[in-house]
Amino acid sequence: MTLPSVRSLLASALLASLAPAALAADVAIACSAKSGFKFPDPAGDDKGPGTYIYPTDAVYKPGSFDITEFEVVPSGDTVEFKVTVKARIEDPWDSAAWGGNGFSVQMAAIHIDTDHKKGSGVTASLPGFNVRFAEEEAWDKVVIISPQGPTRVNSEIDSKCPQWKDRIIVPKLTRAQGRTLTAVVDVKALGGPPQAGWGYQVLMQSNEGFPDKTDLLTRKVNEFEGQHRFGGGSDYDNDPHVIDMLVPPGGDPVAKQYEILSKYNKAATTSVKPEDLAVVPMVYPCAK
Ligand SMILES: [Ca+2]
Ligand SMILES: [Ca+2]
Ligand SMILES: [Ca+2]
Repeated sequence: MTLPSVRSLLASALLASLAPAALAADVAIACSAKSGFKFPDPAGDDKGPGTYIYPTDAVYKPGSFDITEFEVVPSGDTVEFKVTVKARIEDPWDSAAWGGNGFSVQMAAIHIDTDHKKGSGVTASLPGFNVRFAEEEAWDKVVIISPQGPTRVNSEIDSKCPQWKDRIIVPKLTRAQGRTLTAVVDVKALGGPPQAGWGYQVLMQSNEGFPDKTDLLTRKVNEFEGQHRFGGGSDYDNDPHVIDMLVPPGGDPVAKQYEILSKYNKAATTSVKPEDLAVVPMVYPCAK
């Protein structure tokens, strides 16, 4: 049955009994039998909390950090994670010259909650993202999509967040084609094939080859944009260094993202504590 016909059936049969929020949530996220799915994100919300501006250098083409779809495709012993953006993905910094993966400016971290259990997993974000997760939505695994080769990514993990080494997955293969970044990950690295109850959050960043000592290859967001700095945030590490992300279905996804990423302590400057940071939600596309 096609989506419009499902919608019209729903509308005619159930309109009177459904709350508006339930109808809005009906964006039909089709889950495969193996808990693969496609999850949409609106175009034009690549502004973090609504205020962020791209760096001024011409390599940061409009739409480069604007997630339009996140897809999980289980296939035998591997799982493909696909993040599609609004712009054609290019390689302006010639990644072949530094052992990279065929693209340059994007970086994405796919956080996965495999047990949806309070007190299990990590509530902090990876270094440089400046957000956190709720106790009951803490992440258990994270897949890093970076143009940097595995040697560089692993050495960054070893020096900046070795405590999460077992939870961080550097894909066996990372590639870009058209507007889509794809990471191929062994099922074994995930601790098993994707389950219907798993939650996901894709945080979009930009690959920084010369990161700050506290940042895992992420690019900073400052008050004012610069040649290689995002603007519209703060010069400190209290603002979310997240350009785009997913939000749970229901309501206006753009307004919801801006609200979520605006909730950080603007007064916290030099000594930022975990509780000062914005809390980002997981989405559970296949949960019953
Ligand atoms: Ca988007
Ligand atoms: Ca900042
Ligand atoms: Ca978004």
